[in-house]
Amino acid sequence: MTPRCVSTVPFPDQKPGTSGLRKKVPVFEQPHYVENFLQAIFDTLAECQGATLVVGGDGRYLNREVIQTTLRIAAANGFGRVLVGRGGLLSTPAASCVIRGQQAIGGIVLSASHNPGGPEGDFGIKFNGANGGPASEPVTEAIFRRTREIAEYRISDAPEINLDRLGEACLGDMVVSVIDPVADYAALMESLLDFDRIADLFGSGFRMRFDAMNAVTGPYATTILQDRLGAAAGTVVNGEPLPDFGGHHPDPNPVHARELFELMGSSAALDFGAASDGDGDRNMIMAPGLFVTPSDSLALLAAHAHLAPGYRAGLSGVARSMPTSRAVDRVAEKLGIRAYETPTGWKFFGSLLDAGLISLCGEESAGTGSNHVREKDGLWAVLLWLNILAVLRKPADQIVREHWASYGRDYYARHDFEELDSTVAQELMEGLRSKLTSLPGQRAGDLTIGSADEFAYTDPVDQSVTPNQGIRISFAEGGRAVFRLSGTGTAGATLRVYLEQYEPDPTRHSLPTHKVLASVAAAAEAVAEIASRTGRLEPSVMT
Ligand code: VG1
Ligand code: CO
Repeated sequence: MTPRCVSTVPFPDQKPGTSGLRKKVPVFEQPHYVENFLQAIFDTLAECQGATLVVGGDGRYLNREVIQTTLRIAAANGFGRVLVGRGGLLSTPAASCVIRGQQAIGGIVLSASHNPGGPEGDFGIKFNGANGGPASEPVTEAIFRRTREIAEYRISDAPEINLDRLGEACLGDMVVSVIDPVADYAALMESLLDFDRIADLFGSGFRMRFDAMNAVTGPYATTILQDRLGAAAGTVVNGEPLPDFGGHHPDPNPVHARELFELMGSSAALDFGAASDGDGDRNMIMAPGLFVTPSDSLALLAAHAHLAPGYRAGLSGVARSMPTSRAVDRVAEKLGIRAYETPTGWKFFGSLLDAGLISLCGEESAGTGSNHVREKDGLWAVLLWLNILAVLRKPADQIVREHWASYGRDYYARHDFEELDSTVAQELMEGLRSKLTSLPGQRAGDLTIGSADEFAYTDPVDQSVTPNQGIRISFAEGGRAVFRLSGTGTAGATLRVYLEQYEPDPTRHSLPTHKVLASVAAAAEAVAEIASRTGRLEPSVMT
């Protein structure tokens, strides 16, 4: 079982995006593709010798194979111990929790998140550092540089490790511990949230549905909601992780979690509905008759977090990604704490969390989290909602409406134009960029442009600068449109157009979102010339 050095040549396309390296499965199946990338990660670590590594994934097609490869490469690189979730499963937030709890040097998380799985679907490899969070920009840059020059990788010829049996095995000098993927995470949740009160809520007849979308959260949600908190059997649906997610996109939004969305909008609506994505870091929240936008959910959780034991002392600050609505900023103002604005992607929250500047953060794309781990955490958000509902004992939709009445409502939508020709998409962004300075004062549709710029971020902790993080256009009438290209897609380019309109008047809080946003959407089209440039008259997905 001596380690071998294998000669290899670089692949040009191993640049990590918003969240790790994400490609179609056949790309990952090329000989040496996975090995090169893993070796590049390990090469950028200060010291692998004797270190502890955490490995797990969302159970999608290729998960088990890549875990075995990771173990063999880790052994050859001198790691002392690897913790793997049983069945090769670890949700992204659970991986973060284990990395932190076990003082690991980092973790390899195998997932393409909300992207579809299966032999023709997507696969992904993410690296998280010792704080449990996604590798920062400088680290992913270093990994990419290494992939461009790699000439060999080290691998040990060890037999397969049985991933289905809890316990320890040896792979050369390295110990492999197959751990219960749920246990540490469930204990962390119990330490933060009032499990007794949530159990009382379920005991009182409160009914909810959690759609795990045949992705990784099934075992977590079943253990915590049904077994620990006493939610009725059948509360968790699609609870079995499947390699192809049952053929669906495991993306918790009104389009891909349609069944839950329709149930909660019907007369048979339960008290609460929730869903999570492929790797368990996103959440969708449904109140009876009401889809709670992730931006609103973040604001609401910030306003009520003190009702949960883990946040009783209050929040140090909050943060949101730039395209997320400003609803949470108003809550922060009322609480007298700071609200930070970061680029899209969880990696940017890490330094703020580590420095204690914020305790809660979120993104419009259904990610919400806190300082308990360094990833967004879908089930945690659902449990915090339940904790709040258990204390307030009011219907979820009423809590949302009361929130709007005190803070105003941010009507919000995101329009995605998927699989565009990459050059066309780049040109569209370039076109916008080139006219930014001349836009203020101009009319766009029925609106007047107030300001226009491209978001650049300076990290307040380490002062690192990240430019080109999305173009934002604010209208004098109060609306805003943001344009950026996705960094997680695997085919062509995806243009994301984020639309919002603030409405302080409570008599105007029950209007259809698309109606309120119609003029902002028309103005966005007028400025960006989406139809004429791309030939698309409608977005591929509206959420
Ligand atoms: C998308 C979302 C972003 C999120 C990222 C990873 O990125 O917009 O908010 O952090 O996915 O989420 P992009 O670059 O495609 O817009 V997950 O749950 O897919 O790891
Ligand atoms: Co995800």
